[in-house]
Amino acid sequence: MLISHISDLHLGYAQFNLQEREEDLYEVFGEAIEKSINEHVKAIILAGDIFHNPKPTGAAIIRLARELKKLKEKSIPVFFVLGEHDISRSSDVPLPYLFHNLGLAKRLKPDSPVQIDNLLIYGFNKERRSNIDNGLIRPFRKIESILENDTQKQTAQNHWLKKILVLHQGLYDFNKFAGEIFSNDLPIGFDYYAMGHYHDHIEKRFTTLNEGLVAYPGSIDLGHNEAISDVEKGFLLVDLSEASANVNTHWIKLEKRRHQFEYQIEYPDLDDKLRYIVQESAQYAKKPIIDLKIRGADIDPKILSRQLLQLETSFLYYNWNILGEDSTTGGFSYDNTREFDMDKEMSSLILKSLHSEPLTHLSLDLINMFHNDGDSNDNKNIDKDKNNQIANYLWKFFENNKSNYQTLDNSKIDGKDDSN
Ligand SMILES: [Mn+2]
Repeated sequence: MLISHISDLHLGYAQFNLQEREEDLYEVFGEAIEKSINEHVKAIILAGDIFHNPKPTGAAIIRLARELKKLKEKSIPVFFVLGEHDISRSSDVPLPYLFHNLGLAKRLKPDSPVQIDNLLIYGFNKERRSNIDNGLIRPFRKIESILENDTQKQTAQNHWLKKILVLHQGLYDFNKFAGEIFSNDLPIGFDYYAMGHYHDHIEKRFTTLNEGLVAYPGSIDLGHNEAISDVEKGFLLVDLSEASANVNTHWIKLEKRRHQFEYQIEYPDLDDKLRYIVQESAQYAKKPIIDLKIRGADIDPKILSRQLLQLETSFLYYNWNILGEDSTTGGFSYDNTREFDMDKEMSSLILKSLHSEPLTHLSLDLINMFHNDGDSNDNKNIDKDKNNQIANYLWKFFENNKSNYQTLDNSKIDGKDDSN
């Protein structure tokens, strides 16, 4: 038995405010649905951030409805949870519930799982950091004990159910800054944790979850906060055959996406390289998007921007930056390896400017505390103990290093005097 697990559609989002990019998303979503139908999936899970905006445009609503109608005609049920992009800050009814009410899709709930064939599906809407304990952790423990009881009953009846939990949350295990819960917080007893929120494809089995598979399919296309790059995007076909103990997945690449890539040019080679990339661009059905890094000294941006104008007919959009000759020593190096470690990158940058390990740790703690998806209302919920710890630490640090600051101040003043 196969199901599709799709997340972070962000329907209605238009990268670079281009209508073509909004259209691209609808088309790519259509591809995911078409491929799911061709694979004869028994159900489709949408793991949140269905729309990019809590008040989506008519176009986004109609395009989603069109795909859901196709699925209805094929009798393929669709189950969904909400992501933060679907939820309005006002207490309005979330728009995706419209599709639940029309019978085109079903919203998942924590307390009443849905059953189809031998599959039991639980789901939670996105919980903000401020409500993780009440909204997730406590209900998780409750579900855990319910499942444990059920399993005992089922073994007696020799009846086996596969269980799926659908969530739209970030796990600290994969990203320290975007994380909201740990894998250890998840309730034990599920075969598959159908996740949304992270826009990269991630899968991991956790022994602590009895080899349950935690999987993010990633967003269906490059979205907001994602740099132009030639990453692949897709969705997951999840195999829940009764025969095998473990759940297996196949990640399906979405091929109708518009090609996006980065390209570096040495300024003296500009003409040759531009001719080359214009030629290359012709192989794609849709005009690609390019991010150019031009390296060289004494480049006049005005002249360069005129030289780049020839890209306009072959590319939907191009972005360019001039890298100075010394830029290899610059702080950032976003190479294409998937192993990019945000924590390490941040701490090395902070260390470089503060020259102090303890202060670097303190800064990371502070960043972690105040980082909550831009929701400043959550700040009041910061752990009081942590606040006190940090205040104490700051005070102690100041007491111990008072003299340093005083010398620093004096030397600054001295330096000023000298130079003048
Ligand atoms: Mn998202």
